[in-house]
Amino acid sequence: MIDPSRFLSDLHNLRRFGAHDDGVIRTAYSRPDISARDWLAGQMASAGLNPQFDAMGNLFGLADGPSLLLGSHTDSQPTGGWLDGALGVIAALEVARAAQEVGGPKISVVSFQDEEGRFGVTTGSAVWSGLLPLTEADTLVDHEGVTLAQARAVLGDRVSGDVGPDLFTGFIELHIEQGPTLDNNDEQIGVVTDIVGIRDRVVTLTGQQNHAGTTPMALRRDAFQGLSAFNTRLNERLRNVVVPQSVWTIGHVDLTPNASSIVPGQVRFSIQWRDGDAERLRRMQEVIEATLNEVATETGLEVAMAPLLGLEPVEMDHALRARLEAGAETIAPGRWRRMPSGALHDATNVARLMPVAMLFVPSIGGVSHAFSENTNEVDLVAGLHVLAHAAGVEQ
Ligand code: HGY
Ligand code: MN
Ligand code: MN
Repeated sequence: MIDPSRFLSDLHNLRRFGAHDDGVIRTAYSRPDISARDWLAGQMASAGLNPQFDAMGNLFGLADGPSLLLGSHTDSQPTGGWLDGALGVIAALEVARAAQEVGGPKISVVSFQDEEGRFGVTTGSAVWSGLLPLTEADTLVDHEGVTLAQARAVLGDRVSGDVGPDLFTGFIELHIEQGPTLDNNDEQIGVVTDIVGIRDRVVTLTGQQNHAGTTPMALRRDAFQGLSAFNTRLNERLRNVVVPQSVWTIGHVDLTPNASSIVPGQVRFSIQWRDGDAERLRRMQEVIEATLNEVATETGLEVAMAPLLGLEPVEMDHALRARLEAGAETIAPGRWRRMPSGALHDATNVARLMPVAMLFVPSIGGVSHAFSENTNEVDLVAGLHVLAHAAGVEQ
């Protein structure tokens, strides 16, 4: 049967891989990531599952025969929290293990690779679900210039081949909310109604590197000034098309040459935007591209845009969602809600292939993608029990 202390012990064991402050540094294909996957493969085998790595490094623990798939990801952001993804994988392991012990329903487990997008956007499940061809994924480059092909070579002879989606009857992902809603309302469980869509790209603005003392302001082609003017004008312009749930982020900026006495000649930055509505994502893209070109012309900069990456908004399967709602009402009566996901998840890609649903537990202070990310143990265990109910492993 479900053993909360075994579950919590595994969760803390996984935390050890790439541990840093209270969080983890366990980016896709890094040594801590691969060591964590090797440890997880061992746990899967001990739980009576058949561990299989595919070419991307997605790790499956397969029950024999058709099964419900549970899981998430174990790679982290460059400075990540200990529960983002990890919670869903370890809860899945515990439910699958309990099911094996009692001869219950067939449950398989997955830890997708690079959900956190070192190379793009949820690349492991994007390749697995057929959205992104492996040959194309291999050409993706991280912020240090490493290609995905070079990075995944570390898998070596672990790769046992493809794991076909037809083995699975559906997918349920338990995840931390990564936002403030449940915590602010003292609720324990969120049953996800839909997951937002995203667009993500890298932009390069090129001007002229020059002397910071002798170059008159009016003659400069300053890449930082271009980015600064773009950001200010974009915030004003987007207000005409967005709603309160819309978000946009410039999260990664490389300024060249990044020296105090040199007018920066180039800036390479990431911009991503998210919304629950595909048409509004398109309108946001129009505003972003028009503003970028307008500012570049005014400031004498050249614009280069990398290919646009993205995922569409997706609604959760109603039948699987109903099973989560029944579990939530049993485990946390009056302390659960239906809610959208502002974060992206592998479930979006898996929804292309089979029925999919998600549930959340609270993030303390709504904090995530930070070392301080945390959730109260009682809520972690509540999420585990709701998942077990929905999987038919607990009544
Ligand atoms: O960015 C996201 O929403 C996910 O946590 N990678
Ligand atoms: Mn995640
Ligand atoms: Mn994340």
